[in-house]
Amino acid sequence: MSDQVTLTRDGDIAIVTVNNPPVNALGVAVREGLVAAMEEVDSDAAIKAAIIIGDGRTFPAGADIREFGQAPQPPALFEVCSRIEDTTKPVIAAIHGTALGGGLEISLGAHYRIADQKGRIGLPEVLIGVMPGAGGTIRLPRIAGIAAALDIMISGRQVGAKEAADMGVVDRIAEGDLLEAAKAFARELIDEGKGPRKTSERSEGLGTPEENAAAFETARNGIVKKAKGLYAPARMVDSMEFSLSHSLQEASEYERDCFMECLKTPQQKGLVHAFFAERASAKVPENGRADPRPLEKIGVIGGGTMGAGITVAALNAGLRVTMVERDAESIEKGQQNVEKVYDRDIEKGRKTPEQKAAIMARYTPSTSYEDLGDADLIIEAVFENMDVKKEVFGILDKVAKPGAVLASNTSYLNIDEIASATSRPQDVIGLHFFSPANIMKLLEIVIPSNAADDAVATGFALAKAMKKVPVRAGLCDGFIGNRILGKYATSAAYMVEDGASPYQIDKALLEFGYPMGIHAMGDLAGLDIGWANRKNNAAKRANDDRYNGTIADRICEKGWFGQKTGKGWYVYEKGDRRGKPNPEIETIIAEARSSLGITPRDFSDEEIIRRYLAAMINEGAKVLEEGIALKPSDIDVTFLYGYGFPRYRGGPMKYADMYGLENVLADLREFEKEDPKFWKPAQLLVDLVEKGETFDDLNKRAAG
Ligand code: 3H9
Repeated sequence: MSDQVTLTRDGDIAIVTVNNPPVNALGVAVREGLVAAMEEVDSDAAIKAAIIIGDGRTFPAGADIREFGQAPQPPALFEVCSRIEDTTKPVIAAIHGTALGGGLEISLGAHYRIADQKGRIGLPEVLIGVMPGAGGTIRLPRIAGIAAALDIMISGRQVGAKEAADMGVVDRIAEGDLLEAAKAFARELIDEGKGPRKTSERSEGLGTPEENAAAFETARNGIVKKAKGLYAPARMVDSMEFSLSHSLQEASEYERDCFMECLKTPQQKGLVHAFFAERASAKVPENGRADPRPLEKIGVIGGGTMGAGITVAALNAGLRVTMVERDAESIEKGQQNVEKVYDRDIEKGRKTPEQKAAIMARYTPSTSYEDLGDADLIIEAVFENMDVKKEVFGILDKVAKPGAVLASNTSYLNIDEIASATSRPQDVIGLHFFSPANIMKLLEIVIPSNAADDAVATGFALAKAMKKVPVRAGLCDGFIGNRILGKYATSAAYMVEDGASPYQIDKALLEFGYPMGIHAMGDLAGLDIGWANRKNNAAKRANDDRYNGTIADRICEKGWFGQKTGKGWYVYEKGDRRGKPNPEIETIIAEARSSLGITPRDFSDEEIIRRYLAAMINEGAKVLEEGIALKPSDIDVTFLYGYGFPRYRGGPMKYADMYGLENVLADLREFEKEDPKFWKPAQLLVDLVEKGETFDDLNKRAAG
């Protein structure tokens, strides 16, 4: 056996326990241990049946992702699954937690499966750019059916015990203790003389050849929509189809080849990076130095879109929320904004009216700041204006209890200055939510100069309770996300002035993998936001800065603010949220170019992407250089979760590593010739290229 797999006995039943915390990943020692355990089960005549179970929080949750890209070490996972299947005595997989990927494949190697009520199964390989490589495409369809197996693999979704039982994947659901129920199952099998039942030899899930062919056809068509741009799903379908007409050995070799092809793709590297980056983002020094303060009651100031979204996120996290607005009419509106979300949930069948009522029982509307006296954390989501925010924080200083964390949802403003309106700057942090705040997973936690570690840790605890992905950001104009957005949006504005069409830029971005282009995004968010920012910042702009708003200002001057006014870069007919290019934009652009004395030139899609990404990566490097982000992967997480950066590209900094930092620098040097100020390469980038290092080296250093 190995340290990570033990075999104990209860009479004639062998209990094989996997113990490789935290998720019992199937690293080499676990694989060796499972094979050794099956040898013992076979060779010991006193053993009549075996149970495979995970210690701690879960049945194995998959192959050890950290082994990807390293030289493969035997035994391969497929061989382990087959060794389990070949065992001459019945083997039961007892599933709790999440039997995912290779974990589910191990359980499919077993002859029977029992799960506890909260147990879940799934093949989430697609989410990290690979596909099942240990028999999943071969064994699952034989019991679950082709359509269900394809759905599970292509979506990567987790399936609860009940649904898994309905599909025929799980034979039983344990009512009480899982191990006891598994033992009782084993006893029954022994008493009834039921031997091994090989999944690879079953076929009850399969339909007629015509039905199967139709399921493959549907899946292939669906991939285009559901898994746009991903490489792995098509290979899963190929592998499953192949397995129907080939021997287990041939099918496993084919599956292995498809898996290895996925493993070689940049998509796999991007997606695995995203997986670990997301988990690394909550590892910040403050969390190591301090525990969070108690968090039970939240105050939210403002009942507009943002305030209501934050309120819903907090209510959904099980917190009590008091929302404060300035008068009866506004608080009424605020409450409606909150209720609207739950009413839509009821309409869609996601919640019952009783569930809504139970949630709303934790909500208190108020027009008095005094009602925030017992709140543990108060989030201000009022108008983005320094004087207004300072006034609010001055009041909070008077009404909040000692030790309450006071948070601003500002997207740009200096939180040190906001904190100066209080006598307790150690309690003030920034919590920058993204709209709609009940849906968007990103939460920038902004650390002003005097914030106490436990106030920051409380921000992270709130993110965890709300199931958000937190990113630690230092103080600067726009923090991590909006500051970098400012640069690449400017690069796009310059390209339009210089000759690119906004629609060509959007198309190039869609092809790169964005869900929408930057101009369509501007229309969605409201073009008036950028317009107001440009006006506010007019005084700060240096004389030699090339202005980026010549065209956008002209659009706003016409009262076209995007979707909400029915017109912006695109025209939106009633009820249409997609929009068609606005024919009048061409004239506006032509006039602007002529007023600027620009002779337009052509841009290729490739150049558009090079400029857009170079602007993004270069500012990302500056953000790192200044310590605004602690590590490159935090920038990646920000853009994956807040700005639609395609996940399979890993985030801008991971993309930069894969594109080659020397190539990013070469692009910047080329663009620098036309505008030395805007395109000046970040010193950090220059240094990394000189040393032959990557952003990932900085991630590794940050992880210690
Ligand atoms: C596969 O199986 C391929 C096979 O078909 C074929 C092979 C030939 N490996 O997420 P958490 C770490 S592909 C290594 O915070 P939760 C994770 O990084 C695999 N490490 O907990 C974190 O580390 P740290 C298919 C892993 O409770 C810690 O465990 N399986 C792995 O919120 C806790 O994780 C998957 O893709 C792993 N497989 O969620 C499942 N999984 O503490 C991926 C986790 O240092 N995993 N870690 O930050 C998950 O979806 C979630 O981790 C899970 C638990 C739902 C299991």
